[in-house]
Amino acid sequence: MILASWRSLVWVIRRADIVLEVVDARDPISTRSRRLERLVESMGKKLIIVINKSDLIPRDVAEKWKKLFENRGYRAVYIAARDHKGTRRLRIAIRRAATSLPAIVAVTGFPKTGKSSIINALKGRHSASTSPIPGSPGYTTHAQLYRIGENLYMIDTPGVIPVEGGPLEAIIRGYPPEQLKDPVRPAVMLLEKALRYNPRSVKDAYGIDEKDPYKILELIALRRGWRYKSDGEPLIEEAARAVIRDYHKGKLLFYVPPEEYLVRVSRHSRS
Ligand SMILES: Nc1nc2c(ncn2[C@@H]2O[C@H](COP(=O)(O)OP(=O)(O)OP(=O)(O)O)[C@@H](O)[C@H]2O)c(=O)[nH]1
Ligand SMILES: [Mg+2]
Repeated sequence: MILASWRSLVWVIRRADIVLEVVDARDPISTRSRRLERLVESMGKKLIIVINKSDLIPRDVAEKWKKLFENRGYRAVYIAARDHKGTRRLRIAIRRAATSLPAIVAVTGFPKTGKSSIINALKGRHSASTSPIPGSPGYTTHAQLYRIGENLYMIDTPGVIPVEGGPLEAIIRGYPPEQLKDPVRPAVMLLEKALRYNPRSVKDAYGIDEKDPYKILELIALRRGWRYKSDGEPLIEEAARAVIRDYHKGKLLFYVPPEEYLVRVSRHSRS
């Protein structure tokens, strides 16, 4: 099992003073968890939303997401943990939220949002293990405590169960691509999403100028020589797994703009 149970998450949050909810800058809304936020609030802990992987989106977009969360009463910072960018801002936000010292900070969020990478960035060296693909060696399996500075400790946690965020994020973050019985459906959804938000994403990643997700998977399979032994048809399942991996690795590039969320919210009149 590659995900944390809610029970173990409650255990971790109880021990923390501050909780970081790490979201993916490419789609902060689908990778946030209201349930987690409500839990943190109900336990009287301080919440900071950390918009990570901001190197994959334009800076002004990262600023807009930060403002959007702040306008709704949340503390928010954006960082690029892998490049150790924004760590100073995060440290300041943590110190500000800390009412007493020493402070314990729990790092929570969906799988593969970069929780362990944040700990490494704050520690300044690689201590917590990380990995690009769900379930591949390096994913976090249990809560662990790290010292990240004077009077400051962080607890790394495995990704929480993605009950929200829609079917796509739940599937691609919840399981290693090899374990997906049907990788084609989520890969098709992913390609549709990529093309919607960045029409050039597929061409940039694969050099394929095509809009039909099934055709794209066929072409990727054919180019890489992935065919069924029986009849030589393209092995689109393998191409689908590759596409999902490329999203995790940031090769298939797109992001959801904050404006889209604002429109959706005003349509449903809730925030
Ligand atoms: N582009 C980019 N990639 C990042 C960033 N932070 C982390 N990553 C990458 O995202 C992948 C997942 O990072 P981890 O730190 O292992 O994520 P995690 O949330 O701890 O993952 P689990 O423990 O499996 O839930 C790794 O390949 C990281 O290198 C970032 O700021 N930018
Ligand atoms: Mg981890």
